[in-house]
Amino acid sequence: MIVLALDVYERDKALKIAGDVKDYISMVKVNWPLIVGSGLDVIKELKEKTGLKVIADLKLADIPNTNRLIAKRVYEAGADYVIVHSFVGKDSVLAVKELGEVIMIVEMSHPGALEFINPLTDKFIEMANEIKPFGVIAPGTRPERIKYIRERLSREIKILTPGIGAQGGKALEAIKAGADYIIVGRAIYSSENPREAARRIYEEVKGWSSG
Ligand code: OMP
Repeated sequence: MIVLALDVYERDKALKIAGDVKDYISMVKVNWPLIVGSGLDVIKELKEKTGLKVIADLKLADIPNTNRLIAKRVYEAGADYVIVHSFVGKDSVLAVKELGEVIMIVEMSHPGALEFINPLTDKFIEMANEIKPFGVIAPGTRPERIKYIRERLSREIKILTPGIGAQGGKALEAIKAGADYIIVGRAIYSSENPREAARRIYEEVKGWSSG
């Protein structure tokens, strides 16, 4: 139900935090900060340390061939899921999905998403229902939009919602609106006691969550 967004640069720090909170999370998400800071090998190390699946949040947004070249190495490095942008089109998303499980972005959580990405949500939902990714990203900052997306998305596709905590989203509201997983970064890894912060969020949502 909780995905830890491990947006730190340092390998040792990442492994320590992941080890400390692993009892309360379902998956670990690595993004560019950790990949440019520590290299791709950190994915396998995180899997060994936690026994959990790892999402590579690359937000791939290129032509099919380039998406494929990047994703190939990332799946080989142990990533279980790769996050891809939908706005580049079906061929670019499918190029990644041919190699492994994908998570498609249908809406984003930050204010700027309202300018260009979020107006296209209906089209992205349609594409997701056709392509059948493992999951989609929806904004944890806007529970009414999670509900909107859940009502239109095929039941078997999971909804993952970032924006909980530091960006103002509330864990329980997101889950009640239909999120299968909440994605939490700074509220856990910047906390004085990441294990305790993760435990608190876990206790808050555990009775509700299906993820
Ligand atoms: P915190 O704001 O620190 O909890 O981190 C949120 C994490 O989710 C970061 O890794 C973001 O890159 C990621 N994220 C969003 O915040 N908003 C989105 O719309 C999409 C993502 C994502 O794809 O994970």
